[in-house]
Amino acid sequence: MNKISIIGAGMTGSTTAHWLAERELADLVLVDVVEGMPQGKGLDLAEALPIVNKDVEIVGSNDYAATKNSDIVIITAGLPRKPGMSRDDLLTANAEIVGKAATETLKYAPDAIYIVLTNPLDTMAYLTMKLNKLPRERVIGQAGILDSARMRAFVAMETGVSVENIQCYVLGGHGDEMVPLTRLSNIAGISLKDYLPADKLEAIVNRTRKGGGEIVNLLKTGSAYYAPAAACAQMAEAILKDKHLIVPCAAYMDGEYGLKDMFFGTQVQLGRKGMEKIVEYKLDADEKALLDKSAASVKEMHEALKKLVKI
Ligand code: TXD
Repeated sequence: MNKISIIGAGMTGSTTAHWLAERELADLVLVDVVEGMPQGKGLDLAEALPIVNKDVEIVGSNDYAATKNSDIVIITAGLPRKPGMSRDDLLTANAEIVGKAATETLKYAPDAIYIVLTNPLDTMAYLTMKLNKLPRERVIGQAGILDSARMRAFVAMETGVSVENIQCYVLGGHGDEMVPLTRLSNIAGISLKDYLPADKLEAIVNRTRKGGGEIVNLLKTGSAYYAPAAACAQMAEAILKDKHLIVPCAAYMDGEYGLKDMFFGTQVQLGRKGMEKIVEYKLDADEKALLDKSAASVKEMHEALKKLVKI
């Protein structure tokens, strides 16, 4: 059986375990610093498995040794946003938490592929790769599947068409300057630009960009977790089943779109090696300008990280 360790057993971590257990894909380990909590959630999930007829092992622990020989490590540990905060406000606190999670897990799971969820997402993925000195194939950030799913959901709400017919692609950094690609996003092959009136499409783009904040403002005590966790589970499945699935994720850029030495949201192909390749679009000048703007703000956050941590 494959093994997936989830670091941080809070809202996204435990919900990821839930989605993964339903897929019967791997044995699961939940690690958290809070005493008893990961053990309790692990046991509760394990006790649900007879009801849904799935056979995987699920355990919780406060000790990183439990992650031994994991195939995948998913890092969700860290603070979430509260109303009024941007994702970038989390940098200092989360750099320390993610840094520890990354280096501790590598000791026990030297071959693991890392999926990073903690915000500020692109910069935490960069930190994980740099601190652990991993090849870029082995570190992927989750953001694009979620942002694209939000856009797909909003298009479905607007049009009444099945989400299965709706493909949306959101690239760029996981911040308010993310880039929903309206020309390439489509309903059954018809570009959203042709399917929807300009004002409706613009409203969907704006709502997508602020989709995370919309939920933070409603929940008041934390951020979204069902959809982010479902996205992590899809990534883990694509990797373990070697699906060669093309999905938007944050990946280390090495010249793609003219960007270097940074994590950024792009289409990637996921398989057993992790991030197998970056799939580049031919963008028009307007789309490229939006990506460059988003890249500039991610770069700024990477520079702020480098002032905090030696990498
Ligand atoms: O799309 C995305 N990338 C995101 C990212 C979508 C949703 C949430 N996103 C970010 O994930 C969010 O901004 C946060 O930075 C993380 C975790 O969010 P979550 O909603 O799961 O936060 P919780 O419920 O507070 O859980 C975090 C857990 C909590 O149980 C802490 O005790 C634990 O992290 N924690 C640790 N675990 C292990 N090791 C250490 N050092 C540690 N420190 C805190």
